[in-house]
Amino acid sequence: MNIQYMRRALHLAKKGEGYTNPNPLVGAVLVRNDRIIGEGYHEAYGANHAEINAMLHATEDVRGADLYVTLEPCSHYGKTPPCAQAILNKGIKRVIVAAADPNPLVSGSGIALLWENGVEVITGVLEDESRRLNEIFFKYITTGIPFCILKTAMSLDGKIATRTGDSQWITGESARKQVHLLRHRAACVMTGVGTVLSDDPLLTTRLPGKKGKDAVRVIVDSSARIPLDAKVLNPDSDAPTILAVTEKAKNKKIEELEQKGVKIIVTPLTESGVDLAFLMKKLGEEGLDSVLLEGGSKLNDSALRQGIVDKVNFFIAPIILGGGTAKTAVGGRGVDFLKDAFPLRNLRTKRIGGDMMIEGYVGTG
Ligand code: AOF
Ligand code: ZN
Repeated sequence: MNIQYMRRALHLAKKGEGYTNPNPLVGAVLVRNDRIIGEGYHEAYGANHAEINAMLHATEDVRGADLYVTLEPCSHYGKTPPCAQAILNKGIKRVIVAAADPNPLVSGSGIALLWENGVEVITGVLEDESRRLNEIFFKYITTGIPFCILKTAMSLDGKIATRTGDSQWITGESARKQVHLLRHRAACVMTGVGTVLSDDPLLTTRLPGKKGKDAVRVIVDSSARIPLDAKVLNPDSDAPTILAVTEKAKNKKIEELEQKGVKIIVTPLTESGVDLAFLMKKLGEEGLDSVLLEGGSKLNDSALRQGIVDKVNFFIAPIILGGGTAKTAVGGRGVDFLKDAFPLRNLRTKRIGGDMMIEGYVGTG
C-alpha cells in the first residue's frame, strides 16, 4: 500500500468540483507492480462512478490489481449498477478505501460485499482528507440539510464597508477570484435583499478561462422588496433565482415575481424575518446540497444565531477603515455574553494575494 496513490485519487476527485452535487467527489486509481494502470473520477452528477471510470481507462487487464478509491465503493443499484460488484467481476485483488460511504444505502455494505468475496480491503487511508473534501456530501446525505459556508470580505478591523457605504472592493483580485470558485462549487449562493438594493450583484460565477457553474441564487427578502429590474432577477444565466419571503410579502408582488420565473419559498416569520432553518430544509428538499452565504451584516448575524452556518471563510484585507457606524461582517443583534460566542474549530489560514483567508468550522464539534 502506498499513500501517494490515495493522494493522487484525492487530486482526481477534486476535478469534479461543482459538477457532481448532490453526489460526492470521488477519485480512483488502479495500481499494479507500483505502476498506475488506470485512473478515473466522478465527473458529473448521474455519470459513471469513479471506480468504473478508472476501469474503463485502464491501459491493461486489471485482474489482480490494487484499487485506491477515496470513498467506499457502492453496493446499491442507483443511477448506475453497484461498483463493488463490478470490482468483483473484474478480479481486482485489493481495494484501499479512504472513507466509508455515509449514504444509508451503502454505509459499510460495499466493503462487506468485497470482503465476503475474498477481496482484501484496507480502510481509513487519508480518511480525514477524504471527509473534508466531501464535507458537503457527508452532511447532506445524512441530514437532508444543505452545508452552509458563510463568506465575507472585510478590513482588518472587521468592516465590510466604510461609514459612507463604500465597499467595492475591500479585498484584492485574487480573493475575489477565489469567491467565484466557491460559487462554482456551491449548489446555491444566498444573500439578503439589503445587498441587492445596495450593490445590485449578479451573483453568477465568473472564472478566468472557463465559465464555471452558476449556482442557484437565493435572496432572503421577508417582505419581497426586491426591485423587478434587479440584476439577480434578470441575469444572463440559466441558473434559477429563489426568493425567500414571509407572510409580510404582498400577493401582487409575488405574482409579478413568479411571472418573471422566480421561485418563491414562503417561510414562517421570525423576529429577524425569514426563518432560515426552515428555508435550508426546503432548499435541501429541492436537492440543493450546499449554500454559499454572501450576506450583509444583518443576514450573517441571523444565519449564525439561527444555527445554519457550518463553516466560515473570512477574507481579511490589510486595511483599516474605522468608523463607529461602518458595517461589520456580523452585525445585527449578536450575542449578549462571551459564553454565547460562536466558537470555531479546525482553523486554517491562507494567504490569498495581498489578503488573508481564515477558514473554520462553527461549533465545538
Ligand atoms: C457517485 N460517484 O464515484 C461514487 C458514488 O445515484 P447514483 O447511482 O449515482 O449513486 C450515488 C451514490 O453512490 C452516492 O450517494 C454514494 O453513496 C455512492 N458513490 N457516487 O456519484 C462515485 N463512488
Ligand atoms: Zn459506485
